[in-house]
Amino acid sequence: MLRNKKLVGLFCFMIIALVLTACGGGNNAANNEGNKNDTGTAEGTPAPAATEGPKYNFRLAETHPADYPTTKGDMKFAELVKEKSDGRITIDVFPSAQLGEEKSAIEQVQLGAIEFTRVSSSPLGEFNKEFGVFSLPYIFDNDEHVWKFLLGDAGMKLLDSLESSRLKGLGYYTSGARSFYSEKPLKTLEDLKGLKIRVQENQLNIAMIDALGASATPMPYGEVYSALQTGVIDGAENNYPSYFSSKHYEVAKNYILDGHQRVPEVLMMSKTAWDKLSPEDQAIIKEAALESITFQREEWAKYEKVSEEQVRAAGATITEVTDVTPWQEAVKPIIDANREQYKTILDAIDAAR
Ligand code: BDP
Repeated sequence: MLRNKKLVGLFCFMIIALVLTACGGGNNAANNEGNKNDTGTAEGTPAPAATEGPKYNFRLAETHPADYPTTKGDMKFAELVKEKSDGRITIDVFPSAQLGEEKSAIEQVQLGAIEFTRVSSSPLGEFNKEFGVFSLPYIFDNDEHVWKFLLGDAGMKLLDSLESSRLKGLGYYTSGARSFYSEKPLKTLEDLKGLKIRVQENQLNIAMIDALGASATPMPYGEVYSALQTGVIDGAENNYPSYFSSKHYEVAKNYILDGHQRVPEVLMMSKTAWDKLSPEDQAIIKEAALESITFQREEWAKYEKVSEEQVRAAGATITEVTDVTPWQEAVKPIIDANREQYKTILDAIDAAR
């Protein structure tokens, strides 16, 4: 009897969950070109009776708010896909982690429950070891170096390697350089000692923070503001746009520009959903993704400037690091310990210098 009741309960729960998933669709999606079409389903299964080909309505999970450069890149991508497919393929962009934080979004995309996501390479490195390379500190000199690598053969091969993780890599977006911030004064490397620093969820970040004499607390991005506010952590690290847009500068006013990592953003699709597309539709998606990169990089450049101006105007104390050598020396053991594993990619990164 009790068992039957449990089963009925479970059944009702599944029905409610299914209804909620189906209805959840378009309501909260960012107002982009890819609005829901009438015939496609939220899961992106082909709708019948389209004259020139099947219709699809897909979802894209994004952690940042609608005005952030990655979200704008996503929307540009959706707009281009819609245009190139004569309106047959629409993509609703869900900003602000509405579909879950990055780790969960990656899992859902692997399962095919969400078709697209844009995430940082750092959490992606826990799903595909190769992507861990971007969490190694100070491996790039500047943005130009990053892009020379990303758009070269090795960068594109790396993107393709996602297929082994049930993901289809479509393109990279830019994310500048990450630096540390804290409510406590941060003027030198010494000031980091003993601080509890939030890092992105990737094992290499923990090793990096240890090597710098601080202690690492991995946690999802969306939890960082309150963790800083309540003192669960002393600091975190990110680029200017995230430092600004997340309002972390309000609760961690000292920003030291050591630029330890340049972690590219990745736009990707569920391999399951990709495999169901015709070669023509796959080409549309791939082309649109590559075309959206230029737009995203332009938006990034503008937003990075505005973010810097805004956090300075809000009274943040910004410290430039004139000599990054002691920082690089402190983390060298991490590079040494991982050089063998990442040899091919690190060689390609060096060659792109
Ligand atoms: C930002 C990335 C975002 C990450 C976030 C983080 O754009 O994808 O979630 O950092 O620190 O720069 O988790």
